[in-house]
Amino acid sequence: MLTFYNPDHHLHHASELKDGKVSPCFELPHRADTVLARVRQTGLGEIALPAHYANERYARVHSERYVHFLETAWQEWTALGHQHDALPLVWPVRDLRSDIEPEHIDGKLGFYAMDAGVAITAGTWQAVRRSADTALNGMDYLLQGNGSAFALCRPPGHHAAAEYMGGYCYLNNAAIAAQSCLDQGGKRVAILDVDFHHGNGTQSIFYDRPDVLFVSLHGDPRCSYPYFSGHRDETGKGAGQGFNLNYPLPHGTDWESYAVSLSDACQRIHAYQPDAVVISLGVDTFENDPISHFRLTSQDYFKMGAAIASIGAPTLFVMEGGYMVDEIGINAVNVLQGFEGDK
Ligand code: OKP
Ligand code: ZN
Repeated sequence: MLTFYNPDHHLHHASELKDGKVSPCFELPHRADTVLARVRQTGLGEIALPAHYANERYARVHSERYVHFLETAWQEWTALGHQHDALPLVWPVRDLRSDIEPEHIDGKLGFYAMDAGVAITAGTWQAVRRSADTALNGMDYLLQGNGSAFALCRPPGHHAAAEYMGGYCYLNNAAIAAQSCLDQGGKRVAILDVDFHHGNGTQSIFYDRPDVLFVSLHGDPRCSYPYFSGHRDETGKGAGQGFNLNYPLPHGTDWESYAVSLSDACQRIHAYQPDAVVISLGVDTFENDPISHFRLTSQDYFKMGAAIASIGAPTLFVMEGGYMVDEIGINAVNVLQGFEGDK
């Protein structure tokens, strides 16, 4: 399997507000380095440097003003004399006004964010655009007639919606790739999100559309981040009714029960007959993940890959979360090898 990877992700190394303290993000550059090292070590396939795309491609799923904000936020922040990371600290919840974009950068940061896990740093924009480009290259490669590809994206994307960042995510790489398939003649794309956390951003982007089926297995939002999205009764709206499928699962879920939902999800995706499948590949479902609560073992990821292969469609794997840095390379590549029938 071909891997797309751009080392510019190193330009983003941020802090987050966590447990009442500003500390380094769990989402570190070292994560992608570990996965890349494992790709090399296992001989998974060639590694290609992704080509660059224009902002318009990201604006197919994000608003133009949000993309512009991401591009200019650091400059606006440093114009105030700051040199440290910018973090949002005020949000337009419930009855507060969210119809007027604030002019001050402090207001903009809250306006375009869902939490304080998304710092803007000097290198953030460059890293996030190259991450989106990585996913776009992967989809182009599928559209050339190839059966699979691995977009080793960092930062991740699935919490980012049309107009907000959150949960270490800025541009929604998987959504941008899915939309690119449709823009190039695809009729239907399915996105299967196996990250431990619900892909609220991806769900939000395609919620009222039937041309993208979004399916997610994740920790029940009653007790897991992002808390405000991912319940079973979120099934889509309008023309998108029935094209959004959530499988919230309890803390402690192991492969035995995970596999039941995964198998159901894969059958539903197969029945949809997608032109392409995008996998939001988070491996924070691992038993030792420091911020998640499932109990999958490294061996289980081979079976996950085999289940995904059973869908029988061209498949783009897009890297999302996974924070047990010693193991994420093994676990992510196990999925890819399981998909290829190697275990
Ligand atoms: C991003 B991705 C848990 C805090 C959660 C944010 C997690 C973002 C995960 N104690 N903080 O979906 O892996
Ligand atoms: Zn996650």
